[in-house]
Amino acid sequence: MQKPQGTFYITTPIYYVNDTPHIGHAYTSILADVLTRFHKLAGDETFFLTGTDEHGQKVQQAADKRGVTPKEHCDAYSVRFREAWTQLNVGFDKFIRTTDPEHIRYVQDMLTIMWDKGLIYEKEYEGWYSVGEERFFTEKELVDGKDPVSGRPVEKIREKNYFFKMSSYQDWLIQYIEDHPDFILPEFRRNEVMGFLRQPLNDLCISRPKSRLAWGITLPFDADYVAYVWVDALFNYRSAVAGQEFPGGKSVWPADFHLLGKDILTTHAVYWPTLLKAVDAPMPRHLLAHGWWLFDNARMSKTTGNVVNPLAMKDIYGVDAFRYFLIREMVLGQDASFSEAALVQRLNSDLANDVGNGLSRILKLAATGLGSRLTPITAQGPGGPNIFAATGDAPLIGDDEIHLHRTAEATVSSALEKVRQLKLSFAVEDVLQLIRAVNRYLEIKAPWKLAKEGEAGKARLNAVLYHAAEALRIGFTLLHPVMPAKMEEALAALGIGSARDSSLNWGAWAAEGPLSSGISLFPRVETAAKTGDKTGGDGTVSPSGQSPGNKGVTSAPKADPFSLVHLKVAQVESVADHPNADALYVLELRIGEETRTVCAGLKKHLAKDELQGRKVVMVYNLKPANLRGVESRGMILAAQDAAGKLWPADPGDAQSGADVTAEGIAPQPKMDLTLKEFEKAPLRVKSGTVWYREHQLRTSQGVVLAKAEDAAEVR
Ligand code: ME8
Repeated sequence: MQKPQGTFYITTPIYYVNDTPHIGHAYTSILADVLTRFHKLAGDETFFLTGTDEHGQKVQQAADKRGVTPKEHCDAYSVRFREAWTQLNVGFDKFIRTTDPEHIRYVQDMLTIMWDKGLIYEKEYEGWYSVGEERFFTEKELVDGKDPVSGRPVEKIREKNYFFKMSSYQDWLIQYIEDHPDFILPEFRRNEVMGFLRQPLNDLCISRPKSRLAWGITLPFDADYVAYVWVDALFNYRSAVAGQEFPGGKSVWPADFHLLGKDILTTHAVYWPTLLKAVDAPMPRHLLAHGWWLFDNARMSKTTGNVVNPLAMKDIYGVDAFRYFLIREMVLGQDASFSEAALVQRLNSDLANDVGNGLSRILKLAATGLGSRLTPITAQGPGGPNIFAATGDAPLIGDDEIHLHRTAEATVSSALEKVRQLKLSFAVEDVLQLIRAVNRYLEIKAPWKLAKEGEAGKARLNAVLYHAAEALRIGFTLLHPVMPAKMEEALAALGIGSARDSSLNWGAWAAEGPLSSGISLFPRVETAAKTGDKTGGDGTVSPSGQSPGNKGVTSAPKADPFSLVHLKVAQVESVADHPNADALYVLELRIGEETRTVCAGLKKHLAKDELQGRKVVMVYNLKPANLRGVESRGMILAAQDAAGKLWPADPGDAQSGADVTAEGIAPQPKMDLTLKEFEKAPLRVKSGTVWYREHQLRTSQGVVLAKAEDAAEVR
């Protein structure tokens, strides 16, 4: 959303063909794809470049190891990346290979320009060379005589090489970064680069003698040398689009975004701008450095052997659930942990419960009550809201409908704004909130009753389902960039031919086709296999041995019953009467950035305004339960005082979303905890605070209070 109705050119790093694609690579490519699709949604012309980095020592070594020529190796491995992206629905416009003849010629042209301008000189150089990092280090940079990056041994080498006068651009670069505060994102990465630039900048060695490394692009001014692989690689972003224009005539270069992992920030933030300056090219607009996917707290990489194969994840959980998880789980800029259990949790709660259920409820009700046909309801339209005016009945569009309509519109602007700020995980959460609001709306309206109330009931049923469907349609359209295949299916079920025809405006739905009579968009997955146990000999993770649905994955020693319980602090956002149960309230709880609907039997004990805004403690991982037609996701902890009045346990100053733990018990929360399992860890009051046996419950801010006498049960 950088330049609405404009153009958008985005790149990923080109990946080394010494590795097979793992989820780190998949993440950058999927992120680029999602951003591209959001820009398409906003009407921009887009161009998305990815590819493979095929020269240099690492690739030569990988080929040697397999006993094939470097080119044969590259041909075999490049295709793995290309095919992985196709399978993960990553819609790139061009896949560049640095062995493409056009790229080789382009790099030689750029080096000729620099040579002719006197920006490259030759020098006899002696230094410590690291094969792993493919670069020289100065004596001072070594740590314990070893390569400071990889810790591997270095060799002393003396040779003639070519150098680019990078140092002469130091002041210019500092000024440029200061003048363009959003050139390097996020901000703390810019500060890192500025810190680096406070040291004197060296000239850059841009050559390797063929006697040592022959696999590269021959220097146009000395046939005994090849170009340093990073100089070759960085120019891909321009060679791929040389002379190319968007429809309308605007040049594709400069790039709007170069996406990269934080491991390659210096090459992109220092080498690349100075090389561009040297050839008088315009600068890219933004470099966006994201964090690492960690597995068992270590960076996922071939060297550490802890890689997760994205295609195996796709095969087990489906491409869209996998894409959703990556985008939802990583806050841009920060590291994130990958685990299959977390993926399953997201799939079951966000996708199966919220997204999938919302849709299938509407379809089922429309099928039974309305023959799968919905008539759009507009304020003015025929059969509009006032057909009940004469009878004095409530109009078809009341406060709830207006509220849903407004929520949908607010979600469109907030989610798109967050995409613009690159806060994709938060944008996605906004849309999920809208979908949860639709589910709540359906619960409150209880449309299953309307189907039984004759013609007038039918008109009302139509109005309710139309509002719910229209809000969902907007939600699905917003989620389409993240889950293109599933959202296409979901929109088709609502009678919409293609996401391209679905605008973000309320009321845009013409409801032409009939609705589908039922669809299971995201079936629940019962268990997650333990990824770490599935690492094959080649360092990749094979598809889980367990097919989803198998029970009993772990064989860990018997855990304390409380360790399975996940308690969290939540804040009550709203309180409503349960439509079908006199003793229950339907509460909307905010837990950090998430909201959930929970039913609580507090109606006899507390007035709505006593609960509104209150902080409570909830059982966060309780299996969702349908309580008389309302799905309740969690349970509030409360204890009875001497007068028989129930009071929710009070977490004091803790923030909503904070964990509540029992002192001395390491949490190992179990997904979908049953009530029986929860009851195996009885909680009781002691001196006005809550305890599990001899373990006191606490948050990082303090203890949990309870208004009840000693030994009172808390549940
Ligand atoms: O560096 N978490 O290629 P590369 C998140 N050829 N992202 C990860 C990751 C992880 N654990 N591991 C890798 C190169 N990545 C050069 C780039 S560009 C002109 C040349 C992603 O195959 C991330 O985007 O080592 C990182 O920058 C990229 O893969 C590195 O891929």
